Amino acid sequence: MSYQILNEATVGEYLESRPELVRASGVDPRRLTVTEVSDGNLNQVFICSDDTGHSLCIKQSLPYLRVAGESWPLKPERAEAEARSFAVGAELSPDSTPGYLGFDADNFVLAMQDLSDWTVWRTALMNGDMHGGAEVDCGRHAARLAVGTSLFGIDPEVLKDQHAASMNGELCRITEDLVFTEPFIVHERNTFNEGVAGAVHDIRANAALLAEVSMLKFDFMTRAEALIHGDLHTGSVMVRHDEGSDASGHAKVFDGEFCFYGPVGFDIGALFGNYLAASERAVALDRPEEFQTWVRALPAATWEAFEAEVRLLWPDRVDESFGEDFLDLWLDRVQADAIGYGGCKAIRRIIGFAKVADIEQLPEHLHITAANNVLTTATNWILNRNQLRPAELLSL
Ligand code: SR1
Ligand code: MG
Repeated sequence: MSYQILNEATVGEYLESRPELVRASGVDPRRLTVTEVSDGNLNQVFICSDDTGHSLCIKQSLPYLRVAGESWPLKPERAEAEARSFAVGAELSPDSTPGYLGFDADNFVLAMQDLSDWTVWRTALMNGDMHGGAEVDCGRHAARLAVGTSLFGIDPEVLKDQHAASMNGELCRITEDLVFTEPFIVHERNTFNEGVAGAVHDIRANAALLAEVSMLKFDFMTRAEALIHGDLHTGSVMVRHDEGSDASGHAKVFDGEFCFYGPVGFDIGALFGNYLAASERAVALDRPEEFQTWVRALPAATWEAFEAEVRLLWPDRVDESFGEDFLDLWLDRVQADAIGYGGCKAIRRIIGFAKVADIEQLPEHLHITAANNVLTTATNWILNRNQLRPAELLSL
């Protein structure tokens, strides 16, 4: 596959060949400053701004994993999945989706709103910065996608076509390997501090836990409920304070290249797992009590927003044979899934490839305690996911 791989020097010329993007964003490609801001593991990202205040963001997938280089090839077609995620987000949850400006399928380039005045949520959480309301936006966003892309929102024949057109096997395989398989075995991609080796050993020796993880993996690979984000960690969310407030805020969900038809609880679980990392960091650094209390309440707040939005949309479902009692059962199952997936996602971030800065960037003595706490809590979540409630997940 040959296509033009962009760099800071060539993005301006590229934009001149995309007049519709120039029109939509208002940028003048001849007066452009282009800055590469690639931050995630997979792709390259450029912010393009001119001297009149117009800007846009360009994201291109490379034929390999950006952080690993050509030794880890990846199909650039993953950008098609992200384009799908953008289109669905723009339709079903526009206020929580960055403005989407379009997709160039020949060069695997997505164009979107420049969110330079927003902050990656992980960074904000790491800094002890509260954005009360972001967790609600995320839960509501997940609910809108869950209802709008599933049997609840789409005719079943149309749904089957959409499901078939949304296969994303290569990126699903990454999650299957990195989240559900490698942390639980000896694998060359795993790394962890000697101070957590005992907990890692206990996890790998816990037959009941391994069986539950396999069940969650099996469901991830087979239970195609809705078009889920597939990688909804706090690095896939941008936040901004509300005007005049330094504690409340809003969120936009981005980076949907892992999207596929999967279990709805996986996205909520990804947030839960990352809230756990944020909470352990806050404890380790002895952040103010107000911040710690807010972080501990994040799982319940996200869940409540998710459930409330599903119930709000429920009366308009396309198949009324799914009744109120079914909804209660389905929500119970999604909640238990979310808690289990949250545990798996948290464990992978301590043991496996692609860690989280919340825990990684703690001084070593604090890192060891926090990482052990994450592993203990995550194990409990997986084993007891049918009994636990979101409000109990991060309670002291
Ligand atoms: C091989 S890619 C590593 C991780 O980066 C993404 O954000 C996903 O979480 C993936 O597992
Ligand atoms: Mg990502």
